[in-house]
Amino acid sequence: MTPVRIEATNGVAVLVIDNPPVNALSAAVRGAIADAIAAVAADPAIQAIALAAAGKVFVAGADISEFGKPPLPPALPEVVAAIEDSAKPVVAAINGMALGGGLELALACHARVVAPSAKLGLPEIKLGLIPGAGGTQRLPRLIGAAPAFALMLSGDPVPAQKALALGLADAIADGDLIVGAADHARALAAAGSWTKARERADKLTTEDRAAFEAVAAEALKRSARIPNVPALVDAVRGVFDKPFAEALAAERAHFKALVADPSSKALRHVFFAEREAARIPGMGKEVKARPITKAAVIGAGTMGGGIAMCFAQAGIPVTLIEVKAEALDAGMARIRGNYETSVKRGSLSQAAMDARMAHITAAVGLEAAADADIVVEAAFEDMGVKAEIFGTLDKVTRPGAILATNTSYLDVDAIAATTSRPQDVVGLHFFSPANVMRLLEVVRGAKTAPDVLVTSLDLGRKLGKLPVAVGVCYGFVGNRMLAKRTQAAERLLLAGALPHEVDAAVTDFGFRMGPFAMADLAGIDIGWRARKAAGDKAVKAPVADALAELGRFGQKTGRGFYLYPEGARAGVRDPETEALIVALSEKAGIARRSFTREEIEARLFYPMVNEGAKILEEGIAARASDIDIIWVNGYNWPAFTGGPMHWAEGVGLAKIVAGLEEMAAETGDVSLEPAALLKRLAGNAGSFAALEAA
Ligand code: T1G
Repeated sequence: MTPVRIEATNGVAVLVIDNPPVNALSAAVRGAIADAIAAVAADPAIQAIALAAAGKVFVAGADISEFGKPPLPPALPEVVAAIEDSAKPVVAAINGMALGGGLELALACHARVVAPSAKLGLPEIKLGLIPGAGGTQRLPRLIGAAPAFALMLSGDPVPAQKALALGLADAIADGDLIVGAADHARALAAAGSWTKARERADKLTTEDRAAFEAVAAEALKRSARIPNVPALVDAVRGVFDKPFAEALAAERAHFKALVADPSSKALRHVFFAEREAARIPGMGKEVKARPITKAAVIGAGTMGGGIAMCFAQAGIPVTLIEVKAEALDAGMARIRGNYETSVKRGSLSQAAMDARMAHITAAVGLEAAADADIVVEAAFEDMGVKAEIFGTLDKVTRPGAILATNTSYLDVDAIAATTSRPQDVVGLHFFSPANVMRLLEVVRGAKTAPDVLVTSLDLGRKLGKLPVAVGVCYGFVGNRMLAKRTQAAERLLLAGALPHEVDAAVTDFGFRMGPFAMADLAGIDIGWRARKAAGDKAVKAPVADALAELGRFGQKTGRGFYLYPEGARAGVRDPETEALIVALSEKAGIARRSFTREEIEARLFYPMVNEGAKILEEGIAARASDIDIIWVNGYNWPAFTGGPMHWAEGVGLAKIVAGLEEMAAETGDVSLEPAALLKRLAGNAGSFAALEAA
């Protein structure tokens, strides 16, 4: 069946793109649009054309899965040109999301009629690209170079009203969209004239140019690292300095170069990986989610309050439960304060805040969870506390209610065993702040029922999270790999590096913050207490322990790895910390030496990749790309490097195996010996991606 059908209505041909689920512009769709344009051009009964789409999305853009493969004709720019140069007027009927190439298709049309719920955008920047089918040339001509550049730089779509105000949309359909677009097309035909976007120049004023150059200069300052921002600046600047055809060719050249760039390949990997994570191997479609209409959260601390906000934001009534009234009051005050800050900032309306607060009921005593469909425990990270809570929840909640724990490290199976219904127990590991961080590790216990897992993943999406299913082990996936980086960072200090050198290497790599600045922010005492609790099972951290024993917990005490003069947020080097580190090296008999940034990267990240390989061997994660999106979305691993496992493939698994063997020999730490999987893949030039495909 052709992905483009032609429906004629009194002199107007309506071309309907129908390529589920999002009408991506695959080669078949591109060819069918070109054929349909040619067919109606030759039909004397047709005076005008409307370009429409089936489903909820107009067109999601080029088919990203085709990138990096041999291009198939016709190229999108050819299809765009065929529309723009049509002898009969073409009007776009935009019913939903018109993104990327989908909007470029509409920009080639001679007018755009949009549904009130439509959204229009050029998100290519988020894939490490720039528009490659005329967007950088036609959009500025329609709305001005400065607003067009801002829209392409953000990559965020604009709603119908904004599109109309900008001049991107010509009309908002107040009735049937197709009829509106067909009438508009018929009117253009009757008038006998229409303007192509490429012929417009009225918005390209000297003021617009000055505004564009200012926004561009600012953008270049902020994004020196990845190549697509400079490419976007150069392409849009062509609107002022080059003839249309030349500027279009320059845009296409930038686009093709970016498609081949590792940072775009990494961002496209993340795009598909985030969607792949929703698939649970072996889970059939017949497994349905349990209905979740009412939730309860145990614990009104930072995490519990944030989790309650997640439910409120999703419109799910939630009861926030504490055992003491004063703790409950403090938790509710914290939630109210968070929302008031957002209202003051203008990112939340007062009405929205009131609606969210109305969804949160405060209560003392676990009995208040009796009618909840799901209970999320976010109490103190202590097995005894959790066992007591789950034992009580087992009695007070209704049969079939899901009992979830937000534990970061503790054994979900052991928690499940404290109830009579281990099949209803699951881990929901939110990341702090829970109402902000997208990642949600859904921890599947040995006895967790399939529908409880499906319900948890479905609920995660409803809460606006990126849920990833993981297995039970110490630290699950993210924190288990983080422990290896923490250990490696400490080793680097004793071997000769200083905190600011390690942090600089990590921020240069693309993280927002290095491990030591992060430790100072979170509080060195947290890890120190956890290590004391874990005894000799704990990962050694002599520098952090020494600082904690001096009461230097980081920002909250004004000094930790760094010094925070007058409570400053950004730390400065602390000579006493550096002297302490040197003394610890001497005490350990280590001859200090300097490290290059590449060496620091290898020593920090190779052990993480190795732990990731072990996580795959143990079945704790279903695929390497799940590990990538856990780190990108839970720990700010820079998405333009694709995540630890994707990055490792770029480094070369054989090189990583060799590096790990050296580190294991140097430290005597057998956990740094390369994992069998890593050695096997490196041995036959394999890859994690190929592993999944197998
Ligand atoms: N190409 C290929 N597959 C796509 C796709 C695309 N553009 N967009 C979505 N899919 C798949 C997705 O992988 C998933 O597959 C299914 O469709 C549903 O997607 C030349 C070069 C449109 C807002 O960046 O933002 O045009 O998992 O789960 O939540 O200048 O999809 O079911 O197998 O996300 O309803 C620019 C990307 C491309 C838009 C819908 N366009 N897509 O969200 O569904 S580059 C984009 C989205 C370009 C031109 C340039 C969203 C959506 P599966 P979904 P959704």
